[in-house]
Amino acid sequence: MNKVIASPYPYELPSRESGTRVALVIIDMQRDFIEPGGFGAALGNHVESLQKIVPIVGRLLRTFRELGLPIIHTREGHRPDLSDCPPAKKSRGDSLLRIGDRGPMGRILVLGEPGNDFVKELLPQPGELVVDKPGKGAFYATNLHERLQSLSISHLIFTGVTTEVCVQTSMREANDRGYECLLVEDGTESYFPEFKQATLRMIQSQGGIVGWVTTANRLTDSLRQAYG
Ligand code: TIU
Repeated sequence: MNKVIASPYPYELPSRESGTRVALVIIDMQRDFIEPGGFGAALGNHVESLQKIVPIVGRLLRTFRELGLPIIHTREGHRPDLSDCPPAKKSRGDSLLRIGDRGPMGRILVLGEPGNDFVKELLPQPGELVVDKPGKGAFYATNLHERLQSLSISHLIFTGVTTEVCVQTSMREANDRGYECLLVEDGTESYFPEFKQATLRMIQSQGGIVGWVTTANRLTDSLRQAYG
């Protein structure tokens, strides 16, 4: 059986014979959100709370690599001229350091700057998809859907930060495009524990209105049984 113990009911992985595939989606595990001096900290958040998921996402990444399954890394950021950053996004909030300003890790939330890169433990390897995105959702203003379609990917496993912002937005976008979505609860984190819990609940409510929720260990066990 290719089922993952999940909530609100077991999540079925695609069989080898189905011709479709499951992929790991790692949302925005970037220094800008996880280390001091980046965008997350500029918004007034305690970024340390996100660091605990790095080893868990790392273990999932290794499992997907070992099993030869596809991996997608997303990265929120803007072009150096900020032409893809709406003024409403740049001006939002009362931070002293705004998008495009120079901080201790380079320009805040700008592509190519040291702070915009992935944390060192989760760097992509050749062959893995890297999607730079200007919005919170991974499908907005990107070619992610087309790339997933071309790889016959039907099932998406979501991890990353932050649960109720970029992860949930991306999962909802994916759900509307017909993907079977599963969120790994110990592989995602928020600056606000209560928002994470609310997100886990709302995703799986109404019979899985957006998708399913499981743990990293349950997922890994099922992946090894299905594809090992
Ligand atoms: N601020 C916040 O919680 N998140 C973001 O701005 N981006 C992502 O979630 N990646």
